[in-house]
Amino acid sequence: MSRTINFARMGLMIAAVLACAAPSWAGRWSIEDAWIPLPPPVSDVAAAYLTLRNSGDRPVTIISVTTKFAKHAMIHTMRMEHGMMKMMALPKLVIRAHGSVVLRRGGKHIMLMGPTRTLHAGDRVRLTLHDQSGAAVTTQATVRDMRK
Ligand SMILES: [Cu+2]
Repeated sequence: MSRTINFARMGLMIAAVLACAAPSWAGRWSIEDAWIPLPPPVSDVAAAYLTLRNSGDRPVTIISVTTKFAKHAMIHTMRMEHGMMKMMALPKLVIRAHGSVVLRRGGKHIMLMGPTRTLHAGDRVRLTLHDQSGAAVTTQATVRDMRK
């Protein structure tokens, strides 16, 4: 492998580390690693996943999600019902003191209904999460094509 390629690779790695190392903050809690799997072109919904981290001494209760990308955004969870996985809305999501909550595939997620534009791999979607005290954190979710 040539030295030029090594340097190029190193640059990419540093860029990736910097991108990951910049969480969005609202004092006590933050959002990390927000992403959206690229939905099929005809889909009228998309899911977003992320990690919520609470660095404070008290629990934080997330009560809503807002975004210009979709007509409606809400927090969903998955539950087994009569042998079938079903989605249901979560009116609130509590992050324990010094704890974290991971929204991931097959579990809790942010449901984005009625997208206002077509997504492409690499796009960034602004999502704002609001807690019960009125504080909000905005993050940029990166669209990833999972078929590749
Ligand atoms: Cu859902």
